[in-house]
Amino acid sequence: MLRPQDTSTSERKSLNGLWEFRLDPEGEGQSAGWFSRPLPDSRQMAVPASFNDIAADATVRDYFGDIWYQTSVWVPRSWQGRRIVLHFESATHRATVWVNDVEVMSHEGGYTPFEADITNHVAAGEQLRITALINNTLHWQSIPPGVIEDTPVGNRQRYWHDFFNYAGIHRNVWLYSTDLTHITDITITTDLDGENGVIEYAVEAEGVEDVETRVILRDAEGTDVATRTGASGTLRVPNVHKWAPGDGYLYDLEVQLLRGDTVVDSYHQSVGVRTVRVDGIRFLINGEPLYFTGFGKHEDLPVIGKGHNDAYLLHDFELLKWIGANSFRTSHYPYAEDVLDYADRQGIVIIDETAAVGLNMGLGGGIFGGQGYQTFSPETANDATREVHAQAIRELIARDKNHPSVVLWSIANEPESDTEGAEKYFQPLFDVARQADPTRPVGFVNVMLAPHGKCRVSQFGDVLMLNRYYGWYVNTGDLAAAELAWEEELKGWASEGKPIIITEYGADTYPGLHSLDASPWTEEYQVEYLDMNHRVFDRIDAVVGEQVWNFADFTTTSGIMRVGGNKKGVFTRDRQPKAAAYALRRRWRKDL
Ligand code: GCB
Repeated sequence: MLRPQDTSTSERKSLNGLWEFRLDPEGEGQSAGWFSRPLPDSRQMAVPASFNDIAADATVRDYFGDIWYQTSVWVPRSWQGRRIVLHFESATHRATVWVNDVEVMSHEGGYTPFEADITNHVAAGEQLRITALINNTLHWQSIPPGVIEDTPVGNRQRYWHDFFNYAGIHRNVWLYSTDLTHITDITITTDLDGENGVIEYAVEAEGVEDVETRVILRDAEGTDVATRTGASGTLRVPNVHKWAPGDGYLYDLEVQLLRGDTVVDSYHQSVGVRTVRVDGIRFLINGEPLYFTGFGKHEDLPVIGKGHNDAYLLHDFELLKWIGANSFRTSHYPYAEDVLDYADRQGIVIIDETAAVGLNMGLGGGIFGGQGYQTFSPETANDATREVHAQAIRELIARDKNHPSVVLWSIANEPESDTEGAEKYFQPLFDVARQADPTRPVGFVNVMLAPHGKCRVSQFGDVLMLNRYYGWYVNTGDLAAAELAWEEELKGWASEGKPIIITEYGADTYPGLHSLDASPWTEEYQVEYLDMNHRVFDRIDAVVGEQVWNFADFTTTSGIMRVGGNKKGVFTRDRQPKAAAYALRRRWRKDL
């Protein structure tokens, strides 16, 4: 599926803005046919945004169940005889959509796009009513998982990941039109042959009997550098300007479907020419070893929750540059496509993660200890869960495969990984990822509960990604003991002969809290904690990256381990630096 574009042959209309909105705790809307008329007793809601923090009402914030959104849009008269498509960049965690009275699509998974060809249900010049029934409940067959518990005061949604279950329509919604003959997918892979770039392309299209495919590659100045006909083929670029960390150079591949001399459909696909390879304990981009610096991030903002916001996108990337980060992980779900596009352009390296987080009954919301369930069992995470998880991997890769910034797939964060059930659950999922993308390494993020020697899933990964909190959750406040224990474990992992990226290490830090003895929660402790970690990393050759947890403070469910959310941010939620930001900048910015 391609992201809708405005080109010389296609047109898109944004449906962002204020929609009608209503919670449906009784689940009555569908049988009452709320999609077939103006939504009864509605209020207004912003799109894109999470709905949770917009109303000044705790019952809205904590709501789970059915949620209705409705808007209307005019189909331009000029779209007569053209293909018309309704496209959601995401809806969290699932949606069913009607156009007027007709149900046109359903989608499971809160962070990947979905669309329906609605040509047969609409007429040009007509006003459409668009209704989306969103549902934000998490259960054992959703990714991420959760459970509804029956308590004396009513049902409660429980889940085991450490961030608030924001929901709603978080990203753009588009109505767009193309010719009936149109491109449906483009796949790009790139290679280097000395100083020359090699670009393989494959175009999929519909209604193509009497059309020819042509591709034109242009450099960043707009000069044609290669052209070719055919639905798939190879382009060679002499003296290529490579895409590299810190140098987000992009070519533009214009794909055209031609009927005679007429371009009936066209799409602009940006292309960064680079290679990614794991070689022993090195992670190579264009044959050069990369040392990852950066963060695990979140999509998490005041008021709009997980809604995408362009101003914060730019500001966050400015801060990444300021601090000297060359990378981040899309912890713990696929981020908005605008983020990936911008990372491509900025030369920021991405570890791209699915929403499989919280598949571990050994911990929940920052708390270690049994959560009262068995992770993998016929009643809990089971074969059906794995199929949903597999689909989430396929959709992530289908969406992000052409981004040069994406160099590594993470198929899960901190799942249970030290049991036979885990091994059986995960082995086929690595195959799913490799089948969907044979060009990039694949891994998963290992948790402290499955240390070296105990983990049964790491064997399947090309890279080891480790989250460790020595000096925080264990050896709290005792950095000397933490340093010893951490190095000991890391030496074990290093013996595996794979590159190791430390995908999380961090200490909760209350901004403005200080102490001379650097005690936990103070800004001084965060600095000393990071210093200790860096000493350990610098002694282990196989460590090829450090991503601090977290870029910024973020919202979680409430609990005794959280003070107004997770405070491990190096920046506060409103992006002010803690002392650690300056310390990291001194370590990461080689140019200062
Ligand atoms: C982790 C999780 C992350 C949490 C973090 C913490 O290991 O991957 O989602 O927020 O620990 O702060 O406890």
